[in-house]
Amino acid sequence: MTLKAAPARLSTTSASFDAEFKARLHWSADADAAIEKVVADILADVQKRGDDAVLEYTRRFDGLGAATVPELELTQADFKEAFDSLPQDQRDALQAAAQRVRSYHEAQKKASGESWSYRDTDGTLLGQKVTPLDRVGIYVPGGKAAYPSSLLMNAIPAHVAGVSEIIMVVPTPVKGSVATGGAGGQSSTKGERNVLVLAAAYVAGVTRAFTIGGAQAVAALAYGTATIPAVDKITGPGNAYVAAAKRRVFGTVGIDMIAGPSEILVLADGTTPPDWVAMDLFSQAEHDELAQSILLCPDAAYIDRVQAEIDRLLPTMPRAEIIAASLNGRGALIHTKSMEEACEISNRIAPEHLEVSSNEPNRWEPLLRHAGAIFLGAFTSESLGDYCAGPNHVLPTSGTARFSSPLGVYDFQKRSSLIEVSEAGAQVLGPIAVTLAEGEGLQAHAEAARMRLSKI
Ligand code: HSO
Ligand code: ZN
Repeated sequence: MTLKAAPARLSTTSASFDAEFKARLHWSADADAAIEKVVADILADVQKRGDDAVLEYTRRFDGLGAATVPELELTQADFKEAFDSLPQDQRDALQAAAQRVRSYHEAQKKASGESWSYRDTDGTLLGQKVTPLDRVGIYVPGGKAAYPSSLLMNAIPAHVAGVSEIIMVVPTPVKGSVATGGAGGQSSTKGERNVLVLAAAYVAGVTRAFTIGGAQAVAALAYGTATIPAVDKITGPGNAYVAAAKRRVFGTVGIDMIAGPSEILVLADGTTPPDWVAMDLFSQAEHDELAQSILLCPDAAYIDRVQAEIDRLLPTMPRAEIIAASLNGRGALIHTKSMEEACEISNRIAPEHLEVSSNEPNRWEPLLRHAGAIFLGAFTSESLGDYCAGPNHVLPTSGTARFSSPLGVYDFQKRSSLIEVSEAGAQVLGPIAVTLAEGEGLQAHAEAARMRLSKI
């Protein structure tokens, strides 16, 4: 049987468009009760028993035969050895990508991540002091979804923000362990280490790293153990257990977003070679069966050409099965009345990645308001953004671009208000505060302000 990828064909002129459109977009991210229960127990256990619990879960799920948690720590020498073992082209590519990501985030810090203040004419100073977090934890998935590029995208902005300690956790399960879908058993103290991930840790300047994963790793970072230092914030993607654990420790520590499956939306006016567009749709579909790829285009004949390229190219793809499952389940090729209408629909979807595949992208860009990242023009494939253009590839998914932003330097900083009231300023502010405090019935507030009013 030949594999077929047939994204839904929708048209905005059809009476059933709204219903079909909603059905395609919908997916459930509801918490799974069984996962929640397992995760709650692991968190409580690690909080209570620290290293002992981390060790037990790592043996049980990842099959690692370590006798102590310190044995699960990676060293800077491990990182360097991994980096040195790579072929020259991979070393160069990692360095080049890291440099571009660094430059971009340095510009971001300059533009919006610096402290500021101003003085009233009476000498009162008001401002905001920006400081980095002290210590952050970065979760790096092991196995199937291990992306060295994601490690760069998390660690580099933290570094640029001025975070002094970046603690990485990365599961390295042994083959056949529970975490790899096997039955269990212990055969190694090291497990399967991903050389590119370790090399990326070297390039990005990770401070310490532990070969632990799952909810137990999130718990260790949130609560701290004898060996693993407690962090202030945990970022980075993970499976459903990791996501549930991050949600639960939020409040004890900060977390970044909880990312859903990858998404791409291509707005095409028909001027880009259709095979480029087909491949861009594949590029997110190949991440996972639940990924979403959508094409919006006012030219029906062009949509046919993209479908023809999908048919031609699919059999050449190593991950054809995943691509087909994603496109058949959640993909859509939508015929719109105009580019303007396509922009409106795109705003409704608020996609993670939005490609404006047009020879006049700057005409459409002002109409686009909600997207994690906007890629302008036919040469800007989304994949360049995933690896090396510079902007962060950790982006809001599932419509959350309506109210949230890419991961950035600002996620690794916090702000404190600064207030320095001069004697003259206290005379201006005092009476206002006294009146409002008495209105609220808070006498100590009123007196504190009144005491600073000059007696003369
Ligand atoms: N497109 C993914 C990031 C990624 N792509 C990593 C390749 N490697 C985020 O949605
Ligand atoms: Zn990607």
